[in-house]
Parts: sequence; C-alpha cells; structure tokens
Amino acid sequence: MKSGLIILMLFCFLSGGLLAQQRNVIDDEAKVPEYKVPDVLTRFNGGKIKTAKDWYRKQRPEILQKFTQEVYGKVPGVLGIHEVKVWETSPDALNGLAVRRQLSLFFKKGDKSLEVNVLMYLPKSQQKVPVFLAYNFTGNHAVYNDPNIRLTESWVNNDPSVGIINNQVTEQSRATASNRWPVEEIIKSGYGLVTLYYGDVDPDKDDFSDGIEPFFYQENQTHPKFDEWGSIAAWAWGLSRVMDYLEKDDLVDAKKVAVLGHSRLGKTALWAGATDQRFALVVSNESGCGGAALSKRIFGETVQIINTSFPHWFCGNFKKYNNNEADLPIDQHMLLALIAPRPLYVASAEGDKWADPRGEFLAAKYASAVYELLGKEGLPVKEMPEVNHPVMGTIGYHIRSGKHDLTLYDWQQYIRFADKFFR
Ligand code: GTR
Repeated sequence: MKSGLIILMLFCFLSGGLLAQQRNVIDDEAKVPEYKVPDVLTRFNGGKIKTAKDWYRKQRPEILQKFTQEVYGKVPGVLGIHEVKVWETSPDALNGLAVRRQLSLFFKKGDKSLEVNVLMYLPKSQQKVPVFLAYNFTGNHAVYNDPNIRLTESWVNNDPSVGIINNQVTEQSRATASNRWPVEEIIKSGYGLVTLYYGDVDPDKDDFSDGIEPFFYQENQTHPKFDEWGSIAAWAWGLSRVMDYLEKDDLVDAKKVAVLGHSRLGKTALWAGATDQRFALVVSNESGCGGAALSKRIFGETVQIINTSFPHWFCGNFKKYNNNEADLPIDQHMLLALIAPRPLYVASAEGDKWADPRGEFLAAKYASAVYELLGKEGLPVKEMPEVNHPVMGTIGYHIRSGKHDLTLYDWQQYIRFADKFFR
C-alpha cells in the first residue's frame, strides 16, 4: 500500500514535470503571450544602425552569423559540381510551346557520389529567360503530365496513393503533384520553371547517413556537429549549386532567378535567399515556423514541436530554444531582412493556422525597416490585408482563402510580383 502510494506520487511528480514542458498549441490570437522581438536595426552590442553602409558591413553579417550558428547550421566545407550531364534539350514540350531540358548534376568526394536531377521547362525565346527555381516534394515526374520526365531513384517518403512504394517512385506517380505546378501558365507568362526533388540532395528523414551531409564527415563522424547544417541548410546548399549551373546555362537569365518554396521548402527558399545573394527574388509560400513566421509569438507550430517532429531540419544548437523562444537572439523577421533589398514575397493561407499567418505578416512588416533603410518600399501596408487582397511593395504579402497548399492563385501573384521587377 505504502509503496503503491510512493509510486503514484512519483508518477504524478514525473508526469507533472513532463506536462509542464508540453505547452498547449496556441491557435487563438487572444492567447498569444507577451513577447518582444529584437529590433532589426539594433546591433547585438546595443549600437544603432543608421546607414545602408553599416547595414551591409556590420549588421547583416552579424545577423547571418547568428542564424547560421543557432538555427540552420553552417555548411561544413566547399564542394562544387563534379559533372553536368544534359540528358536532353527538346523543343517539343507542352505541344511545342516550351523547351524541356533535363540534366543531372553529379557531386563526388572520395568514394561518395550523388546525382541531382533537374527538370527545366523554358518558354521559347530569342533571349535568356527569367525562371522560378523550386524544389518539389516527390520527384520531377510528379510535377507535370509528361512521360518523358525521368524518374528519380532517390528515397521518397512512402505514399501508395500516389504510387510511392518501398520508398521508390513508380510510373503511377507521374503528374500526381501537377495541381501545384501550373506549368503552362508559367510558360505563357514568359517564365521558365526549374525544378528538382529535394530528396535528391538529402532524403527528408532523421538519418544523416545519406544525402549530402556525409560527404563532409571527418573520420568516425556520423552526424553533423551542433553548429553544422541540418537538412534545410543542406537543401539550400543544393539550390545554390543549381544556381552555379544556371549561371552557365545558355537559355536562362541567371540574374533573374526567383527561388520559391512551399512549407518546409519555403523555409529552405528563405535560407537560400539569405545565404546566396545571386537569387534575385525570393518567395516563401506558407513557410511557417522556422520560415517566415515569428518564433517568439509561439502561435501554431513552435520551436519545440518542430524540433521534435523533424529533429533533422535545423542544427543541433536550435534545440536550445525548445520552449525557450524568449532566449533566441534573433527572430524570423531578421531572416527576411537578410533578403533586402531584393524582392521578397511572403504568403499565408487562412486555413493554415499552424504556419501562423499573422506571425508571417508581422515578420514581413518588421523586416521592412531594412528595406526602407536601403531605399526600397518594404511592405506597402501596416495592417494585415484582407483575405485574397495581395499587397506588393518590394515585399509582397497575401493571405488567401483555403488550406495549406501551393495553388494557382499563389502562382498568379508570384508571376505578377516577378513582372514588377523582371520585366
Ligand atoms: C509540417 C510542418 C511544417 C511544414 C509542413 C510541410 O508537418 O510542421 O513546419 O513545414 O510540414 O513542409 O509540409
């Protein structure tokens, strides 16, 4: 009896302790606690940034360093493309409307090698064309109904409903994500689409034995170090390597590459835009926690939740901020500010509370101070716009009706936004 009581008390004590760690997910604006985000133009040593020169020389490098060290992790070495193999350049895609180019980028180090398949649809043009560069979630062949698209051999998350079995895609998987990729609209608007499967660079699982990370391991190393890249930084690295290729492609205007991503790949697009200033325009589609949404609001998905569900996405150091966002020396508006003065579009969806639409809007708003310092407009509004009422300064924003997804409506806004800067 007595020992039963002790066990019960112990259980209550332990579970109480555990429960205290688990916060309820906040999905009601009234429940957002008091929080304070760092001022993007105040230095970590307290000094104030008043000129564009000081932004570039002092503040930008320090913010970039903090995100590298505490959130996404550093790339542990340098590795260029070993070989480009162009499989085809066909003028007959989309009923003759577009050129389809498929190529592989090969990476090699010691006995390791990796193949990254790139699919390009380009409008026919006398001049080099602007493009959207975007990762896809399940392979290039899923993007468009075209039997000529090569199938990836990389590991893909199982989903028998779209023909992904034993972690391999099949013929049945073709065009299964085409609702997210309005290829004809994109081409008819004068843009190319360059897409690749993110798992070619690093399979999206908590396993650091595959993908690009092991290429940089020292002897007996099995995981990146605490300040070294998680998968998001590895995927961003992959986008930069595609950019290396695009700078040499004879059909693409590498000065007009808009990097775009949805959700986890939106987080990736933002980090790619922050770390590689060759990306002329950045689009974050519903990137949420660890993307465009402020972490310190702890609305929807939190640092603790994301680090638990996806321990491999961020660097080891980011775990220090589980249930401890107040200690973060930065917040995500400062990530957005790293894109300045380049055009940046942040998009949310009304039915995607998990990604905290208001937190995404506020981050865009707070980043505007840097755009203004650099002589650009930033967000043209101070209050969140109505649903389905996009606003476009040098920062664009919309919240559309509907759920977490990448839709034709989203693409139409991105094309309009790109037209403002690329035409
Ligand atoms: C969710 C995750 C989000 C978002 C999303 C996605 O499960 O919680 O942060 O990245 O996945 O990528 O689809």
